[in-house]
Amino acid sequence: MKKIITYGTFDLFHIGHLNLLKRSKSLGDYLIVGLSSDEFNLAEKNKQTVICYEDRKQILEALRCVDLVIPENNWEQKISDVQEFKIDTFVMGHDWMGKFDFLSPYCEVCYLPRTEAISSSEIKRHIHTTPGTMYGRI
Ligand code: C2G
Repeated sequence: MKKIITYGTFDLFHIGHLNLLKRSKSLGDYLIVGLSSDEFNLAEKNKQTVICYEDRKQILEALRCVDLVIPENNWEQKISDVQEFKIDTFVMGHDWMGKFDFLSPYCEVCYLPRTEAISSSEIKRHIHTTPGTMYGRI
């Protein structure tokens, strides 16, 4: 069984998140998601999550392509996660290109193309600046 892991906040879940998770799962048989805690987001990414950890976790656990959700509480846990869960491939969107190459002695490291023109921050900005209108990616 080929095991895949990826990490993220997945706040205001959108098609870019879903595409990444589906592409990640297509690389193997079992997908683990390291879901950033609310505290980790605020302290380390300077991002206040809109949707709390528990709700973000349930959304991910409901997806057919996700097999297990674990908390991401710090930047340092990835090597031990890869070893503990016997991960074959670590996946992130290419906005993180190169940032996690230190994992290559422990597993394959794969950066996938992001989905263009959508992000949680863009969605927040859109709601603030043009309330009552649809968020158009095109
Ligand atoms: N993503 C994507 N396309 C988008 C938006 C996001 O492919 N339009 C991908 C990102 O590249 C990432 C994943 O979806 O691989 C989750 O994105 P975020 O929730 O924004 O996660 P991030 O804040 O990048 O945190 O330790 C790693 C961090 O936890 C990643």
